[in-house]
Parts: sequence; C-alpha cells; structure tokens
Amino acid sequence: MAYELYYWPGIQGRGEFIRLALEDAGADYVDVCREKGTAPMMAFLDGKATTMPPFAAPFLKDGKRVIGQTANILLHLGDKIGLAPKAEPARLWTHQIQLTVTDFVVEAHDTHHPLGVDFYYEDQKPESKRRSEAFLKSRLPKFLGWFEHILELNPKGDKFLVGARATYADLSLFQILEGMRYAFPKGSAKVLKKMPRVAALHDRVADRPRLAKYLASDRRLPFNEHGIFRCYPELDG
Ligand SMILES: N[C@@H](CCC(=O)N[C@@H](CS)C(=O)NCC(=O)O)C(=O)O
Repeated sequence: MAYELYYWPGIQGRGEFIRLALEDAGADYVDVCREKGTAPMMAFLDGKATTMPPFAAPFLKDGKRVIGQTANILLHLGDKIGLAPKAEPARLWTHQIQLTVTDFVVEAHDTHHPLGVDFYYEDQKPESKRRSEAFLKSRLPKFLGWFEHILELNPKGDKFLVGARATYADLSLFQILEGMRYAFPKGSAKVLKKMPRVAALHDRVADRPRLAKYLASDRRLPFNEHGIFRCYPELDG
C-alpha cells in the first residue's frame, strides 16, 4: 500500500524532508494535499479521522498508522525504506542528528518570524533583521560547524553523517543547505567556505540518481516566501 504524505500544498516546508527520503528510496507514495486539497488533512488534524491526531503537518499515513513530527516520521520510515543504519546505537545517533535538524529549522524559521507566527513578516522587520544578524553570526556557524565536526569524526569516513552509507539525515542536511543558499546567499556562502565536508555532502546527495531526477522534476516545488526558508535580501549579509 502506498504511503500517504500529508502536508501543505504550495511549499516545500517540513514536508520536503519526508519527500526527499521517499523520493530517494523510490518509495510508492501519494502527496495527498497536492492531489486532493487540504480537506483530508484537516480531518486528521481535527481528530475526525483518527483518535491520535498530529499537532501539525507533516504527517504520514502508513496503513492504519498516522505518524506526526518530521523526525519521528523519518525514524519510522528510515528502516523500512533503507535509509537508516541497522544497529540500534547508530539508529539512535541518526535520530539525534535529525532532532538537531528540527532545532535548526525552528531557528531558521524564526529569522523571519522572531515574534511568532501570529504576525506577518512585515510587522516584525526590525526584529527579523536583528535575529538574522545573530543567526548568521553565531547560530548558523555553530550548527553547520557541528555537522562538519561529526562528519570529520565519523569512524567510517567523512562521506556521510552516520556510517558508510547515506541515511535520511544526510538528505536533511542537503535540504538545510538548499534552504540557506536560497534564504541567505551571501551569509551562507561566507559560513560554508569553512565547511568543506558539509558542502561536499550536499553535492553528493544532489547527485544521487533518484534524487537528481526528483530535483529536476516539477514535483520539487521552488522555494517561495511562504515556507520556512524565505529570501528577504534585507536580512542577508
Ligand atoms: N515539530 C514539528 C513542527 C510541525 C510544524 O510546525 N508544522 C507547520 C508547518 S511546517 C504547521 O503546520 N504549523 C501549524 C501550527 O504550528 O499551528 C515537526 O518537526 O514536524
């Protein structure tokens, strides 16, 4: 039975971390809201279609199971689609990396919504500028520096984050870089100059045959100013 992915149509958002894994694995899946609109998704979020409603999208339906939280979905999927290590310690480490991606995504989002999602970006521009400066100066180097460091420390070599094979965490790191290069082309270029392993991993992931095909297809939506990674040139530097 095909997996069903539920996510807002029109943006890559957090749904993209799941899509990349499904696409890379060549898994059979339906991107439900892109095909049928958001009504089926709302039925789950409202608790009409399940007694275990997710708090927010994305969520995945796998048979009768409805699984929310991006990192949790990837934990569930990773093993089934061949994008997670087999040994338990390495699986937990992969999940730990993914939870750090989750933290990063929140901070990236908060560069344009530091006061919260109840206000438009236009109503929080000075705060966004301040937050973005701090993000580019300290948080982005700290996060990407950590990824660089764990690549360097990987006993199996620096090609992948965990072990000697690609996991869903590598695909997510690729997506973070894609987002940063879109949102902060100048700021991220400065930081990435000092992160050769992270930059090389991005290119390695982009070259994976199924992903390369997906990235060139119209299933891969372009970034826009409704998603997590937004390009506001006044915030870059
Ligand atoms: N921690 C969750 C966050 C999910 C989330 O914030 N989803 C957004 C879209 S990307 C949403 O629909 N938020 C609605 C809300 O928070 O009310 C995850 O990583 O999946």
